[in-house]
Parts: sequence; structure tokens; C-alpha cells
Amino acid sequence: RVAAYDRFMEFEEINAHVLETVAANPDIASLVDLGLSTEGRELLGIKLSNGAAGQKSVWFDCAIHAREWIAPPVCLRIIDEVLADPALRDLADWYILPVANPDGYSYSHTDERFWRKTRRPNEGSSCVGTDPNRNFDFLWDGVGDFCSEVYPGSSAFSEPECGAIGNFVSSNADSLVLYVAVHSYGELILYPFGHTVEPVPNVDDLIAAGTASADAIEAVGGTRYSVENSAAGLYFTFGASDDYAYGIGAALYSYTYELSGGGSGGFNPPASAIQTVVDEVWPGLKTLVEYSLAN
Ligand code: 0X9
Ligand code: ZN
Repeated sequence: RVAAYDRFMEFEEINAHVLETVAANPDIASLVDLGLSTEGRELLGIKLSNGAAGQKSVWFDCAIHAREWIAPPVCLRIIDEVLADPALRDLADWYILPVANPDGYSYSHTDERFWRKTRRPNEGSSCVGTDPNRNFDFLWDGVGDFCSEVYPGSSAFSEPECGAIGNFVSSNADSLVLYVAVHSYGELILYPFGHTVEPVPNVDDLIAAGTASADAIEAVGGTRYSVENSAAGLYFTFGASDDYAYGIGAALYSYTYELSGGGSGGFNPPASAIQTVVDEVWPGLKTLVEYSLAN
């Protein structure tokens, strides 16, 4: 069963697709059950591997921000490509989590299209949810308003969705080379850190890999992604997933991809944009994997 790229799939359909993919490709694919979201939805990742021991690994998650619907198709495209090409599986073991915030993603389909956060209630407030991309246990910033779109949560990893990813990343630190969080929007390839513009030790490699990736994207249809330090290119943040993966020393290559925007406000591209976005971003991600494993 091939993923749909002509419409935005709902959460249940994406998980069913993951399960069917694993069932249909038992020699290549296995389920990575990361546990449950606050509302009890399954966090189902997929591992694609040639089965050899001691392989390096790469990780991709999509839609940790609920409203960023253009992201899951990119994760599904990665799965399609890696299933079809044994050479990619010889490069590394691939781990892909298509919907990192399933409660929020579902809510953005049923109730509020532009919902960003998780759906865990905040005690003593009518404002629901935590920004999962401020909830990771790296320089977590404990100050914040429940009602803010970037509320960091009651503690680091208060959100089970973030704890699940964090646990995977920290327990696979030995093999993990590359961490990528796929977001929208802005056509940006962001590298650590979000809390400082001070260059990290391997900043030259991070920029070189990001630039090679941007070149590969541009070669498809002319869209130019810009490669930037998160704090310089965007704004200052604490507790983001990419900074966690880099900051704890798990992934030497760690990025946030901000895909193309669309619709009013940028978070609402039409379904007709999906195919173009996945077609241009896949070569960029493949290039990133190749570069990070070779250097
Ligand atoms: O603010 C975010 O969490 C991300 N942008 S978004 O518009 N998708 O919300 C950017 C995160 C970039 N990474 C770090 N700042 N560490
Ligand atoms: Zn986002």
C-alpha cells in the first residue's frame, strides 16, 4: 500500500499505513512502538534495516507541531524510498516517526485547524497543551504561560510524546548519526543551537551538509532552502528536540527542516502542494544522510 500524496491523511490512516507497511515487508521493516500519547494514541515509528548488526542509524520525526500537515507526507515518502532501495538500507538503519504529536494532529483535523501544541490539560487553567518543541530535557526553560503557544510544560518531558522520542534518542546515542525534525514553514534548514548564536564545534560540517541538502532540493524545482543557525535564523528557543539530540551528544548532525508554507498564515498549503514538496525535499534528505554518514 503506497501512501497518499494527493490529500492530507488522518492520524488513524497514517498508523494503519505504517502497520500494513511493516506487515508487508517483514524482512526490511519493523515496528518501533514508542508508547502512548496523553490521550492514548499509539506513537508508531518504523525501522527500515538491512538487518546487519552494528549499523549507524538516522532518525526523522514529523508533525510534532499538530498543524504542520505538510510534514507527515515527507516522513511517508522517506519510508517509500528506503523500502524501494537496498543501497539506502546499507547506509544506515532508518527510523521514521510520521506523526510525533498524534493528539494535537487529530485535534487539528477535528476541531481547530491551527492547533500547535499537545492536548494535555494544564491544571488550574482552561488553556490546554504544551509546546512539545519546548519540552525536551536540554536547557528546558521552566517559565511560561499555560496559554502561550510556546508553553514549555510543567517539567522537562512532562509530555509523553517528547519523553518517548527523548528516550529513543538517548538510548540509541551510540549508533545515531543524524536527527531530523520535519516542521513547517519557512524553507529553512536549521542547525543547533536555538539558545545561542555561538558556533557549535562541528558547525562547518553542519553547514556543509545542510548546504549540500539545500542544493539537492534546489536542483529539483528551484526552491532555495536557507541554511541557518536556529537562534540566528529564527528566534531563541530552549528545550527543542533538535537541540536535545545534539546537546546530549547523541546526534552529531541535528536539524530542523522547515518546509514550504502555503495558504493564509502559511500553515495551510493545499493538498495539491504535497507532491511537489515531497518530490523536492526527498533528494535533500537523502543527500543529508549520505553526507552525515560519510563525514
Ligand atoms: O519554533 C519551533 O519550534 C520551530 N519553528 S515552528 O514554526 N515549526 O514552530 C523551529 C525550531 C528550530 N529549532 C530550534 N530552535 N532548536
Ligand atoms: Zn513546527
